[in-house]
Amino acid sequence: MNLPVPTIAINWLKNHHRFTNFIAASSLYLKSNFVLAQTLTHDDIKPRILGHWGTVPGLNLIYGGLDFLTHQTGQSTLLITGPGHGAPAILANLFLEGSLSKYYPNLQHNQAGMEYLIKQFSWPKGFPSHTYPGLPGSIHEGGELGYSLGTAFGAAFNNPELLVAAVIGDGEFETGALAASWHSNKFLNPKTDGAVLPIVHVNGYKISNPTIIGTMSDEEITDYFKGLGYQPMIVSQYSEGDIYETWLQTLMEAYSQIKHVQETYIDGTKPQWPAIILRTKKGWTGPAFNHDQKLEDNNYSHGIPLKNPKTDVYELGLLKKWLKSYDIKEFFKSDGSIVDSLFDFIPEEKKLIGQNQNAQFSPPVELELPSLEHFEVTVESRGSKPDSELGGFSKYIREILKNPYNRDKFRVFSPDESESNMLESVLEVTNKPYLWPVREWDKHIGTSGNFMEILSEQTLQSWMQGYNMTGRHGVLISYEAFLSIIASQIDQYIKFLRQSFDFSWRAKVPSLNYIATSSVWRQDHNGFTHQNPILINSMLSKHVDFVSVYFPVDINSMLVTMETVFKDQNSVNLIIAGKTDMPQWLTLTEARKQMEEAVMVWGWIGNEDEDGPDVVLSSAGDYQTVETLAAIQLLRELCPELKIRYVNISSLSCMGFGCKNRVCKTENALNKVFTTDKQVIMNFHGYPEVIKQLVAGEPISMRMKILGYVEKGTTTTPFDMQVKNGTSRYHVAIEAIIAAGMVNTEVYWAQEGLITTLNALIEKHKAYIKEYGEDIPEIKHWKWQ
Ligand SMILES: Cc1ncc(C[n+]2csc(CCOP(=O)(O)OP(=O)(O)O)c2C)c(N)n1
Repeated sequence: MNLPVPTIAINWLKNHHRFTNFIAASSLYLKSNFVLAQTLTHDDIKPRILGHWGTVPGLNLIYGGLDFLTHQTGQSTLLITGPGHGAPAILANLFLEGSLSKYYPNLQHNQAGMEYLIKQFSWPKGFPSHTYPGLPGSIHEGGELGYSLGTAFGAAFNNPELLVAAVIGDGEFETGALAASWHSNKFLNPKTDGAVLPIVHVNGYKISNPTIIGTMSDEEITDYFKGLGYQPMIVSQYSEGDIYETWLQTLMEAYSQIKHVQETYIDGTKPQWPAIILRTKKGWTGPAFNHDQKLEDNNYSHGIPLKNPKTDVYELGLLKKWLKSYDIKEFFKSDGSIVDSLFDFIPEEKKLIGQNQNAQFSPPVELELPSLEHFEVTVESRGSKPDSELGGFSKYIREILKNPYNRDKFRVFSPDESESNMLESVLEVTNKPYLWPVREWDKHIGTSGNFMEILSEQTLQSWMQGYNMTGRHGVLISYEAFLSIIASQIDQYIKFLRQSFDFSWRAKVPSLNYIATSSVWRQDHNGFTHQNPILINSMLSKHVDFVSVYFPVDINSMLVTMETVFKDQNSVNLIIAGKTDMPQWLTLTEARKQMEEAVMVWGWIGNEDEDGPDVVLSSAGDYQTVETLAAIQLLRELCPELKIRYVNISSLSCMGFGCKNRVCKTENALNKVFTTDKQVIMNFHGYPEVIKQLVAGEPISMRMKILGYVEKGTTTTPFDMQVKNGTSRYHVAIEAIIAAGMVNTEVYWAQEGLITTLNALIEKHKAYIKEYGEDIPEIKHWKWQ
């Protein structure tokens, strides 16, 4: 079907293309003589020519088309640009539509503003060469390729009025992350979610090579997309006809297909969303050759096509010819204003793509969180009522989702682990959305719901990012080891968030939350490959103050942690929480205090007198807290004269102990809990290097011994994991005895015998598990007394 497009619109798009291509091309090169009023000289060229050209003409065509679509339909349209290196195109379009001038008042919406923009691109303290939060309308950085499509779907979930156009580079198309996110169409409900329009920009080349999809025939591409469940629409500059006309026609056709899907969808059918595959020449309208080097329609136009016009006369001539071909002066009136006809199909201001309210312009809606008192586990005696933190949290989530108010603003993201991570109770009140047919015995799957499961951590992260950047809430729950698959993706999000703080017009976003469960210490059935706490290192290396890692120790502290992070904004939180049954230590009130203090002395454990302790034992992490407390109990029996203080650490941030706004930074604050002079033995959930890094250079580092996971893993008993890594109660007790021996003579004289006893217990453990295949009963059933 070829929908008629008025000639005036086709001509407008051609002019739009010429105008935006000129701005983008000259942004790479010019520091003066912007409209080429004088003869172009070497002096007009920027000293450092930086940026990317190849993708730009295609992006300009796409943006212009989307302007037309939005203008004609009044559709709320958000654009996600996969090739973030195409920023010159996005800047040119934001300039033309007036969004840039709105948020950068010194960048006027006229010829002077355009000149300022050209100069500022890739210029120190100006605009960077990639899309970033300084560009209004952008929620995606597009530097690390692969996440555009998933982010688009995330933005569309529970956003029925929205159309998200996602431009996917044909190089980006090859990434694993992008490949998996095509399946997002099986999770998008046409009635309750918005729409995503994927536009695969096949310009045939990456930096050095042809792209794979670029070498596929139309037939092969069609089969591929049909298999994925899309209705592919191929538009090609190489086909007959006017590409401008076909492009506008195709967009309108795709839009009417989207409307058709939304209006006619009935449960149980497979919605046939359109996907556009747009073939253009890479570097289209740029110089065709430099000497005998082919540039246009080749990978050599990916970055800077002409590299030496600053010094090379021939290249300067080519550049002049290239820039002059756009005839830019035609688009300005004598007073420097832009000719009216360029705005013929630019949407009205409130519909501008660069000002779509979903792109961090409106403050996020808050969740209605149930009172934690309903879920409190009463702690009559410390260490009683073994129960699962994740199980307790699951009931909390269930209540959040029982409230209809929350249902369209909160989703749980999980890589196929709802069962294994004890999250089933959430599924009593919601479903796992999935639209393709399943079998009658497949449980908890429906056409809509809040529990997103796909076995692709990158897709989940992209979904959650899109959902979050458009103001909604989420939590991604995964095996600890495999969360590090998305460590780099989380880094990119942190960078985007960090930069967004520089722009006051960017609204806050709800916190991004990760629960790492099935942790390193309890992978007894899986073993070494599943033992990896490296995400903690990665997140705590970011040098920002809004990234925190939490270590709840029981259900009440887990609840308080989750309430805190769900209320938090503009932050990234990793929560380390086991799923196996754990002793309950803290009342809800104590858990709240622990959250406030982050580093807290548990007075009910220690036996210090007015002279203070001989040694401070400390832990961060649920399983390590059990081991540390077990060590203390053992020491009480074996060496009652040893005076101990116990300190629990419930959160860490890049800035030190504690979390956002509650960081114990000063030596004084740390000395209060850790004493000024006693040895501190710390039993840490993750790699010891995390803590070493946090305390490096601080006086406390000189008296701190840090135990943690040292990459000793296998399929073995839970206690043997602790023994292997030197973090078991016996190891903690030995360290405590050695440390206390330096200040307590009684301990000093008893030290040798005690250590022999403890080493014998370690040997006994080793012999026992070898013979019986499980932990010694008194370890397995250990209880705090
Ligand atoms: C994950 C990732 N790997 C590698 C790169 C380096 N890189 C930048 S652009 C590019 C080629 C991209 O090609 P394509 O997606 O087709 O973009 P376009 O041709 O539209 O510029 C590569 C490999 C990157 N940015 N991200």
